[in-house]
Parts: sequence; C-alpha cells; structure tokens
Amino acid sequence: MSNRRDFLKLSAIGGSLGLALSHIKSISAIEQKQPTGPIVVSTWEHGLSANEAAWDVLSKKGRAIDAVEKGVRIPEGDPKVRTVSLGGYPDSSGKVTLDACIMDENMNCGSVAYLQNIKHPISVARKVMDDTPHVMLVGEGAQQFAKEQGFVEEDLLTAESKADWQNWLTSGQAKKLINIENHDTIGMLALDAEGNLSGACTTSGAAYKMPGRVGDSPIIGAGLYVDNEIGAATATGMGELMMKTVGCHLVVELMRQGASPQEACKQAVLRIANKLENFEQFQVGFLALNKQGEYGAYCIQTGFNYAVRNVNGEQLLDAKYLLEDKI
Ligand code: SD4
Repeated sequence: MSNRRDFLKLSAIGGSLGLALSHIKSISAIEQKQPTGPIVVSTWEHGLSANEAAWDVLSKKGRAIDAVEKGVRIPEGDPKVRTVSLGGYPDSSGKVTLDACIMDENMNCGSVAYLQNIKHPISVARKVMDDTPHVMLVGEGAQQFAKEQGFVEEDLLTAESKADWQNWLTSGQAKKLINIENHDTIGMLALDAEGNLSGACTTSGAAYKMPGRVGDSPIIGAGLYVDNEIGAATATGMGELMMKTVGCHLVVELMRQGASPQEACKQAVLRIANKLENFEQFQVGFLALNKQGEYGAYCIQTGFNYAVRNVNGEQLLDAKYLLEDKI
C-alpha cells in the first residue's frame, strides 16, 4: 500500500509517465531477492539433452532467450521425439503441423502455428519476434516468412511416423482424437546470469488431431508465459484445457500473489479440475520457474517428468499429480 502511495505521490510531483515507470522499476528491483545463478528447466526426459544445449549458453553468461531457443532445437531435430517437429506424429490427414512460441524478459514474443515442412519452428518464432511488428504468423504465411528468412523446406514425416499413422488409420482408433499419451511437447524456461527469464515451447501437437487444429503451445499465456519480475511457466498435455483457462498466464499470476512455483502449478491444475468436465480423461502438466530460480511442476495424471540443469548438474524429476491427491 505504501508503495502505491509513494508511486502516486511521485507521479504527481514528476508529472511524467517516464518518471513513474522508472520508480516502479526501482521498487521491484529492491524487493526482489538476488537470483541464485543460471538455471534451465524443461518438460519431459528429452529436456535433459535440450537443457544441456541451453546450459552451454547460460554457463557462458549468455542470454536466457538464446539459451531456450538453442535448447529446444535439440528435440525439434531429433526424429525419436515423436511430438516435436522432425518425426512428430501427423494430424489425422497425415500432415505434420507445428506450433511454437518464444518470449523474452522484455515481454517480446513471437509465435508460429500450423507451420509445415520447417524443422525449427522455434527459430521462425524467434524471427517473428525479432524482425516483424507481429506476435503470431500461421500456416502458409508463416511458411512463406520462414522461406524468406532462409529456412529450408523438408519433409518432417519420417517413415516411422508415417507407418504409425497408417496403422492408426486402419486400427479402428481413428475416431479417438483425444488421448492422454503421445504428449511430449518441449516447454523450456531459463534464468540467466543477469537474472533475466525467458521461455520457449514447441510441438507437433496432439497426435492425429483434426486438420487445422492449433493447440496451446503457440498461444502466449496458454502454453507459455514469462513475466521477468515474477517468473515463467510452460505447459504440456491436452492443449484445449490450457487454452480454456489461459493456464500459463494463470500460473505466473499465482506466483505474483505469492505462490511457490509448484503451488502455482497445482492451483492451475485445480482450476482445470474445478471448471472443466471430464478433465480426468486428459493429461496436463505445468512447469514453472520464478525469479529466484525456484522451480516446480504439477499435473493431472501420473507420468509427467521434467529436467533441471544448474551449476549443481542435471536432474530428472517426477511431477506431483492431482489424481493421487484426491483434491
Ligand atoms: C497440444 N499441448 O498441441 C500440445 C501437445 C503436448 O506434449 O503438449 N504434447 O495440445
């Protein structure tokens, strides 16, 4: 309250928005605890190798935004990771369509959705952020932009993904468009040596989704959100649930109100559970990192894990889950 009073007093005296804003900045800088050093966290086991690439940037005092872009390019280029770019599961018509977004410490963000034939959608999203006045490009426009920026088109449907899709078509499962498996989107959050936060999220989306479907992963606030004063959050799982609750923005706002990263993730999962019917049929996992370098995760079902890399080395941790907790 006294901060607000000081702010109002100062605005009146200064009479300029510039002075008011610089005052806000100095208050929050005083209140923030010093960060404990660089750290990167990311979803699922393939986060381990992604984190290693990000750590290469962070350990050399590089920027968090460069770390997260470099990090998530690893699963994007790995055909064994079946829900991210190369080798990702296609939609129900056999097309691999990609969603990705990236956000830095200054609220800059870039996003692509329904992008095809470009192996590193996260780098296209970064270009949207850096080189256009827009936040999001989709479909053919995104592909055209990528080509103009020098990205090379290639077929991302590997023989293995094609065979799995053909099997799915003939197996009688083709009516079942939703599942709790086949989720391994990479969401990554990093805090750099300067104490700045950034995040990235990239996916080929839910396996065998309807043609044209876009999930949460390229939607700022749903699949990723970063507020450099507070913290960052990313999500994995059935994107529609995160979109309906603007889940990652919610996680960051809960941290703003004082929740720890894990508690904020749990509250966002509880919001889904309390508001959305049939939530128990789906998996959703949130992962959060705050300005102090504390992290936490929470999900609906068992099975979601996340990777952590800092000066102490690497770890793969199991997230706590709701259906065990019985609300
Ligand atoms: C989506 N959230 O498209 C993504 C899928 C996912 O791990 O997270 N897979 O809904």
